Amino acid sequence: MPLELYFHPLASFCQKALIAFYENDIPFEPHIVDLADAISSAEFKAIWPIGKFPVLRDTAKDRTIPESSIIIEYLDLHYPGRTRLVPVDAELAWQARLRDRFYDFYVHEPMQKIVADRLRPAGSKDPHGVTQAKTMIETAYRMIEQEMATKTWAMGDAFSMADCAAAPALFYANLVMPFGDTHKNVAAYFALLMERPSFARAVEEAKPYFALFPRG
Ligand SMILES: N[C@@H](CCC(=O)N[C@@H](CS)C(=O)NCC(=O)O)C(=O)O
Repeated sequence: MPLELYFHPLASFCQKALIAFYENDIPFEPHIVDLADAISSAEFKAIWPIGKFPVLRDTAKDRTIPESSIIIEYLDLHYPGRTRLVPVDAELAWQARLRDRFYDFYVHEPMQKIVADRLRPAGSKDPHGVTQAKTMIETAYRMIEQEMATKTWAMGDAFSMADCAAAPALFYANLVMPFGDTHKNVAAYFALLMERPSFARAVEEAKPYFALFPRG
């Protein structure tokens, strides 16, 4: 099996990459990284010193591919399947990338900020940063609410890398800033993402680790 994925099932950016594998039934050898374990962490950082996952190793091409969006692009290019995650049309491709960036920067990363702050020891919290993150997510929810009034998936009719980005970002954002009662289009889109078999599988595989999530 040439593809090896370094990841953790609970980690939201890892779920984003897993969706791409599961969409197209791409086989891979799983390497679950436990950053709290010195050996596991050191082994992983020998591959990618930055220490953030997911990271893909393609042993057939001797390539190391970090970053969830780049992993999706790489799989789409080298291991394509029935779901084309980056549209072939260049005009649609940049729009899919824009939406992927939107979910990463304005939902996913601020959500991470809020969750990470819960794990900080007392005295080291960053309330100002958390307020900024919440404001960003509120703004993003308002924009998604408008955008999804007329769409099924983030790009319209076709599932794409933008939906891979949206699914785990909205899953965890909904836990820290629930949108169900306030943003009906976001909630409807999220319900559809939850039914998508690729994401449903990623969520199912994360369940054994849910107790590790800091509920606040
Ligand atoms: N931009 C990166 C972000 C990856 C990222 O933040 N991963 C988190 C898990 S969801 C991580 O590695 N956290 C461990 C740490 O920061 O020490 C991507 O898209 O892959």
